[in-house]
Amino acid sequence: CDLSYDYVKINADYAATIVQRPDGGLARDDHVANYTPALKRTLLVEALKYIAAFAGQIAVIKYGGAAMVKESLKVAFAEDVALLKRVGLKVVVVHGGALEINRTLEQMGERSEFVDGFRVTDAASLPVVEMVLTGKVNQELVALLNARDAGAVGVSGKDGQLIRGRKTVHASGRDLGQVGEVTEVNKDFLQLLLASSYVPVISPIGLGEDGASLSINADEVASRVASALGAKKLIYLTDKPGVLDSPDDGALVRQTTVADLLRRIEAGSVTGGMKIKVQAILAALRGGVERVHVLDGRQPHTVIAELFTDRGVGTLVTA
Ligand code: X2W
Repeated sequence: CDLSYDYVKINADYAATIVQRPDGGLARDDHVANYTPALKRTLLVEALKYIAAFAGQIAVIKYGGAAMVKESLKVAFAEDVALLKRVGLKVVVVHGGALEINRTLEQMGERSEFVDGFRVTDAASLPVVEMVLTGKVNQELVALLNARDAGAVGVSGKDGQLIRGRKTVHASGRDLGQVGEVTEVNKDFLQLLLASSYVPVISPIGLGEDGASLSINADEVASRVASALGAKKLIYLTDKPGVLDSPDDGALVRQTTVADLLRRIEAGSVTGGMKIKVQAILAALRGGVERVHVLDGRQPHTVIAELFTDRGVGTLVTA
């Protein structure tokens, strides 16, 4: 907002200042230049408090959706990760890439089919999935991070036997192909990297019992990695503002618990890909992760806005 357009500042108590529009309605003023000195002080005190508390803690971030498609959002994400590392957090990134895989398969004249959020991955599409995830998405992200000196190391679940898995049997009996679930995470390998100040960037391809590759849903990989490491935080970047109180356009739920999420699943208000995510969140909290954050990856810098402010910007889930 620009005050020269007759906007009247009426409230300056938090990150976005409320202003009155010429038509009498209220709007948020996101212009840093218009922040009052009091607001700047408040934000800095909040941020520095969290920075001091987070040093040495492990945070696992699941990176996916719009945040990994739009160029400016990719850059903002890389800046956030580099910043988190600089203030002493030990960061692990697990990335998805479903949209990019869909696009590549389409260019090859292949269609994508999903069952309950899992891609049906036959012998012909598995090499494409692996190429896009480990060869392209992973290495692009590593390059973006290392352009900011983040010390990123790209690995798939096959490297160092990081993610072992077994073939998923779908409840319907349908064969989903080379789709897997995590059986074991090699946490020693990750701790080795973290202890040397590297940022592991994980492609969600697992190592099957027979040595074959398995495509594993990235939300599940992030959850299992966070539990294995005893991470304090697990952060999901999504294409929604956070957890919503009804499936599509409901209001943002700012804070919630395991019991509440279980109620939502039972009520049938959590379906498809969201169900995988919610189950991954529940598994992480049961596995000892203290806080799970569900954030809007369509906005830049939501990771630092969530972690370094009292009120946050997305949904916080606790046990
Ligand atoms: C996923 C792996 C990538 C992923 C797939 O092939 O799309 C399965 O569905 P997002 O962007 O996080 O959805 N694998 C089995 O999870 O990507």
